[in-house]
Amino acid sequence: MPLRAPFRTATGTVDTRRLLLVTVDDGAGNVGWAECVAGAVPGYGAETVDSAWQAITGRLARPLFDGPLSGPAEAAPRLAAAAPGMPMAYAALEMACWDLAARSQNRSLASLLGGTRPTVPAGISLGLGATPEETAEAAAVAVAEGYRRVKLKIEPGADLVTVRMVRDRVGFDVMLTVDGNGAYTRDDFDRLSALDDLGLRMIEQPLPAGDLEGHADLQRRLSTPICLDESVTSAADLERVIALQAGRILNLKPGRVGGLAAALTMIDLAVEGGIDLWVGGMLETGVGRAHNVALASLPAFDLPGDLSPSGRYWDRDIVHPPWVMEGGALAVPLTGPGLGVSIDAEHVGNVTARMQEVRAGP
Ligand code: OSB
Ligand code: MG
Repeated sequence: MPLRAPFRTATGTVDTRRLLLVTVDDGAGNVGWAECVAGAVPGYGAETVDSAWQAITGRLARPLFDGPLSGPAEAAPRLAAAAPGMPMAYAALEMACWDLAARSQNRSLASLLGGTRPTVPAGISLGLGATPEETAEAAAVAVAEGYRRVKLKIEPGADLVTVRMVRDRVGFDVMLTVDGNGAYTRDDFDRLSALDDLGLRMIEQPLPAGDLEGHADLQRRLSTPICLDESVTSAADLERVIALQAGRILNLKPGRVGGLAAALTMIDLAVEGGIDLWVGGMLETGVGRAHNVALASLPAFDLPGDLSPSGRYWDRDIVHPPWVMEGGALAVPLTGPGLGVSIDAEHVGNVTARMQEVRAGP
């Protein structure tokens, strides 16, 4: 599906999303939906939509039929045992099981997860602009639209001047953050320290995913909190972040960490470890967005998420109703069933390139 505008980060430009939707069907009339967050090419992480397709169809889906699943929390261990190291592929299947469980109990996914908030505050993630002026203008427009937080993508050479210009434009009352998507190195610590004067709520993932020690070093020099994204793909990663003090905030994306059960575990670890939380995004359609909104309705989330409405990315989303922002927030479908949005089957049909079914039985 084409994005309304190309989205550029330090790891590349996306103008079209090649999407992988997963449905799980209990044979009794209930169907759960989810979306894989992997990109078309590696960059953000090692997984791609094609590696996820291969893993799901060739290896991961079948173990879900190895005896009854009495609840969605039982999915994750079976998936992890079937193929190592593919949290985005696991998450697509696991999150569909959560939607199925909620729908079959005729309740909302948000309430099944323990969510209580009727609305979730929305933040916008602005891609790298062609010029600092263009980014400053986009930030001002986002503030006028009501977004509760503005995040700017940065990379070496497209940072200080841009962030200063945005600050001058929107003022110090706007919650402003930056995201380096791992593009900086330990040689850039002086450059990153210069951001400390700009009142940023956080600096997200400045260094490569594997460099937790580097993040810990940098955090010791900065008063601005570091937020981790790509570095954390499992609860074990988060435990290391806490032990090393590699950051003070976590961008939690269920689609990156193996699914919603893992996300719930990580919420407990974060609360215990003094880590602030928000829900990120991966340029999802309204399906993935619905999972993210359900999770963000939990009381543990302190900060506005990357929870833009459908119109930010899509001319026509694949859900009814599309996600809309009112007063800088999205309404949580607390009554469900499941995700609380219905699938626009006609539009999904229009954009479907291939489909594969995996069935129970020999
Ligand atoms: O780093 O948070 C990120 C999009 C794709 C891949 C990585 C990231 C992002 C975003 C956009 O920042 C978040 C969204 O609005 O979906
Ligand atoms: Mg990020």
